[in-house]
Amino acid sequence: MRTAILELLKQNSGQYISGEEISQALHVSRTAVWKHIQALKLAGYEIEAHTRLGYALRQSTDRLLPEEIKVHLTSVVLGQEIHYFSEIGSTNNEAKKLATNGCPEGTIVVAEAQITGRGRLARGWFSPPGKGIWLSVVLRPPFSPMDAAKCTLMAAVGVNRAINSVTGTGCGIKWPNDILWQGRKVVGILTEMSAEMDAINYVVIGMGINVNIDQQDFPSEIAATATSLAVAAGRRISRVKLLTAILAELESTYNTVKASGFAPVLADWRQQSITLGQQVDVRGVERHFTGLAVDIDADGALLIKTPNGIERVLAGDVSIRPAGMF
Ligand code: BT5
Repeated sequence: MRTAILELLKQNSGQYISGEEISQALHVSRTAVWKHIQALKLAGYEIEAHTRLGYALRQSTDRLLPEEIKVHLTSVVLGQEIHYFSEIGSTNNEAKKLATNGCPEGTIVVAEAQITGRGRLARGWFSPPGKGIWLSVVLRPPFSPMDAAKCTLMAAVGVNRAINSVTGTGCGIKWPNDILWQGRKVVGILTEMSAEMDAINYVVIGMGINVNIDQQDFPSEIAATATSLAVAAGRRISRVKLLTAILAELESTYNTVKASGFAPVLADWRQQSITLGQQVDVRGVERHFTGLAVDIDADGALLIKTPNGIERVLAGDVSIRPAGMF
């Protein structure tokens, strides 16, 4: 109901609409309308109330509130159930809890800020309030657990496509889980899974997207390697529009995989990759080597040409060597 009232106010683009008109259009009492308007105000919307004229929306909130997300949502599975937090430890932890308790596929967890946002291998993820999209999506894919690693590549393709269509910044994917703009990280993806031997219970895809962070606000440890989409685009980006675009693109890539397997998505990944064709440094758990990134294989592993032949990398950190280092 709150979403429907918000939509009516938005359609009226700043003009007054009476409580009576809203109550008739949505078949609710005027008291209920009043209560929802109070709740919207508390959530940060600036709504002017006039005894004779009714209500007018002056300013939408920039928060990622479920009401706000639902107005722009075009995906039909992802984002149908939204868990919103102004602050949380980690959206991935919350999503895993919900998934274990049987939440429907497509459930999302989104927070304005994370206190203990996580990267891979227990690394931290800087997640300041109101400036990014800290988001986790629960999927229940009918794939084999062997295919789960490719969910990261699938997510990267969807997110990168959404980012480029909303911001026009020309970002690219660095294997396996980063989206970069001019060599700096704007997105990190953390995929976590619960599975039996032959079936996946759930996959949680966690996405950290630096949207409106000013360059000087990054902590010193990552100031030289991270940036935000606002810095890249030279303007502030609507987080709600970007988030709903990401859900739509991710849903579409996921549907492609379910209908036709991973091959088409891996082909898209190759096109959006900034890793292929580059000299790279690979740091795995046990090994460290350099070589030319030539392709990914059907499992999503990165293939590196080295003097000893082709090395296959399924997990690890890959950094692209600046030109001129060889
Ligand atoms: C990642 O790990 O890139 C995955 C990050 C996933 C974060 C999301 S946010 C929503 C969801 N909930 C969570 O708790 N996590 C997910 P990795 O490749 O290991 O990179 C981590 C490294 O990136 C850190 O060690 C820093 O060097 C750097 N880093 C940390 N915060 C950053 C930021 N906001 N932007 C760019 N780089 C960052």
